Amino acid sequence: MVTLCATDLLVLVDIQNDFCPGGALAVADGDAVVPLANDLARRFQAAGAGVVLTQDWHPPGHASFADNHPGAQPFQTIRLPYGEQTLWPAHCVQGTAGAEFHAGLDVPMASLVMRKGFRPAIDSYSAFFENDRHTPTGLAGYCRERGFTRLFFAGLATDFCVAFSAEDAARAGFTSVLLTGASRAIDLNGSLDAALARLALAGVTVMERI
Ligand code: VGL
Ligand code: ZN
Repeated sequence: MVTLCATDLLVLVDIQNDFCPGGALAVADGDAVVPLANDLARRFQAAGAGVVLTQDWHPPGHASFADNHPGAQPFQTIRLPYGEQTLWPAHCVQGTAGAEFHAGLDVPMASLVMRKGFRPAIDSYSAFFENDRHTPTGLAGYCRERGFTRLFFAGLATDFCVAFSAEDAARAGFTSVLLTGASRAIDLNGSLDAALARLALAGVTVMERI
């Protein structure tokens, strides 16, 4: 049993309409995380711990959208100046309904919404660094200034934004825990197993629930 305290932070990743059934990049069973995220957030609040949200937030011409690469198909991998990039169907476009949080997400105590992926030429899976692995979002600084030392991650999708965030948190020196029970995966070409292997190497603790 994990005892939560004021230096713990829950990071709820991308629980947005486009990643839920019916959305542009729907994750199977994605909406199942909503009540679990709500419960976690209430427990963190009750313990005096922190809660923040991330929001995938792309301009319409975003480099990760297959539509913006003539002849390319969604889920194909291409080479961009910063490295390999999977192409996705257009999703989480700034200001659209698909980019909104799931209507059932009930986390008024969240102190920060960290938007990511807003630069047209670069994707950002991680809540800490863009996909060039160098450009920071500012979340590590927020955590340090607020005194959060142990970060728990849940949301969508396990093998992309949740895993990259948890991995970068560990690399940035935080204790990092990924909660699989409150996350769901895309699982594209073995991406879930690959993510779990990277998490183990990075020293992230993977737990079903706390
Ligand atoms: C995500 C693919 C593209 C995620 C975001 O939230 O896991 N995956 N954009
Ligand atoms: Zn995205």
